[in-house]
Amino acid sequence: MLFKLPPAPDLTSTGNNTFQPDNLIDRDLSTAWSEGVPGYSGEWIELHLDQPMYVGFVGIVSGYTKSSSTYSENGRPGTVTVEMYEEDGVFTETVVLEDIPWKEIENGTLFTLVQTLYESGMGIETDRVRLRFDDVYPGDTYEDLCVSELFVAGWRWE
Ligand SMILES: [Ca+2]
Ligand SMILES: [Ca+2]
Repeated sequence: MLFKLPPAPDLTSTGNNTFQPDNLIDRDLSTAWSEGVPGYSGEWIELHLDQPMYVGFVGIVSGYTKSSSTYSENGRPGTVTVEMYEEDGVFTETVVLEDIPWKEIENGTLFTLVQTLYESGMGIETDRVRLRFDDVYPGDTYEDLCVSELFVAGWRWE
């Protein structure tokens, strides 16, 4: 992979390895990243790329898609702002995601369940991509925002 996820301060302080950021890139719908902090406010994920590249696609599989209960009990992203740090500024795009019904999740795959946050044939040259969760579909039981998968695709000019 061309990117890594730095440990988020919020996560390391919980000491809970079950919801580590690596769960976002294991291509496994039964594992998720969870922010693990009471309430919903100011959640984010940030990717640091090894080298700057032209990022042309950013997408996520929302929620903890392991089972119908993990999906409904935990929060799902609602409004997400993508921030890509460029040499001379920050590109931002805000997307309102659909709260996909469990029936569709159950019958879906990694690729059908990805919701697009950013897509462009031009790409944005960046080495830092941050997702800011501005709004959340709340969970029935927990105040934990969950994301099961994150996809970032891009290219480099050699
Ligand atoms: Ca996963
Ligand atoms: Ca929370």
